[in-house]
Amino acid sequence: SPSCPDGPKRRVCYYYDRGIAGVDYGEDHVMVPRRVDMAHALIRSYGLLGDMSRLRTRPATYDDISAFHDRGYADLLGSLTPEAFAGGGEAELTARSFNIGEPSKKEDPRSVDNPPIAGLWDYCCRYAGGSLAAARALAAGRHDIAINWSGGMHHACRDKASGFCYVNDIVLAIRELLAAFARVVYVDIDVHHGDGVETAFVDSGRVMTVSFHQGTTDFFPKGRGKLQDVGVGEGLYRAVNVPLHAGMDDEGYYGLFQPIMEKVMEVFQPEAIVMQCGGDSLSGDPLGSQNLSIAGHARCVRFMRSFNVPLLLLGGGGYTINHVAACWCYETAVALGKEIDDDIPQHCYDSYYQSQGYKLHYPVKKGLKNDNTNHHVTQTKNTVLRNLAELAA
Ligand code: VJV
Ligand code: CA
Ligand code: ZN
Repeated sequence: SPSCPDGPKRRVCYYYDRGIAGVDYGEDHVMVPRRVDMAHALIRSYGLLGDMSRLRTRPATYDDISAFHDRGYADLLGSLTPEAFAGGGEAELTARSFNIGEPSKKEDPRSVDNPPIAGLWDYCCRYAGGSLAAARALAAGRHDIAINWSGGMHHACRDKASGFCYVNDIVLAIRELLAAFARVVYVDIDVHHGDGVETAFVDSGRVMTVSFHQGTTDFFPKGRGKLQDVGVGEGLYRAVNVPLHAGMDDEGYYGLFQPIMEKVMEVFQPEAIVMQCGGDSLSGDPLGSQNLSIAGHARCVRFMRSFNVPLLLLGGGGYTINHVAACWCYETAVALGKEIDDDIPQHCYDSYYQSQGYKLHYPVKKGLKNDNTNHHVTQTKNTVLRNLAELAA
């Protein structure tokens, strides 16, 4: 069979729904769905689309979404319009009770995390539909790697919105995978803790969740993802949390990621992997304070790919849109086992990359203070590995 330098060639399928590009969280909101269209345009300009299958995605249905989400919450998502919300009354109160438009009246209305956006239901069905279709392609054994950069909305809860996330496409996709695979590993390199996914499977013996995140005081989601949070019941030691201080660099990050994920794969023996590739762990992100390069971020993807286990790659956060688009394009190439040129080809969005000299790999912050001491990193690694050893025993 055909091969690439690192093992057999992988059959990759890629999901992109154009209906997502125009979604608007609000004028100054940090979440910009257009970044996925930018990633897509970049992927096309590098000629990578021809190397992947692209299947039509049907948007997720009410039944798909309510398989995990509370029906009352799904009903609200399906009926809420910006007009109804602005009109006050019942619609506004109900929305706020589900954390849309936020519960507090004191907050500046222009800076809510989860605004009542136009086309909300359609947006949720499209990004969730992509992750579900991707999971089904892996479950059917038709592909080795499936990609949906518009997914990865890891904060959404069963009955409320949280952290820019309304529907938890990751939970839906993992549930789909569990129909075909005995055990699934979820790994989350977004700078925020993957709380919605961890909570959904915290007592499951079939899903192991692993999140690397910024764990500094008050960082969102506050109080979640502590080193000591290890799962409960059947899920004991099947939740893994790796909190980091600000300024983590490529070397320090991979020094934790590689041994921890190696051990996770060894003790849990998953039949599928879901990886949330949030780009807010990259250097220079306005929300996160880590110092990863695109190469350092992608090295984690390459490592998970090397296990030759069905792999679902999802997006997530990432608030410097040119950096995120470059990152997800590079990681698409990694999935394909291809090396792509650092020079960004001419295409419709190329002016966005002027600040990085039209190069894919922009430089990390030189001399940024790394608050993760060697001692702290070693302690964290040893604690996690000790917990994982409990599963091997
Ligand atoms: O920290 C919070 C919660 C508050 C209340 C709401 N205000 C707006 C901010 C403070 C306590 N929320 C975080 C949510 C982060 C979600 C990350 C999502 C992901 O990357 O993990 C996956 C997609 C937060 N941090 C920064 C902001 N919100 C933020 C929101 C804005 C904003 C600036 C910063 C919303 C609107 C506008 N500016 C105009
Ligand atoms: Ca994370
Ligand atoms: Zn994030």
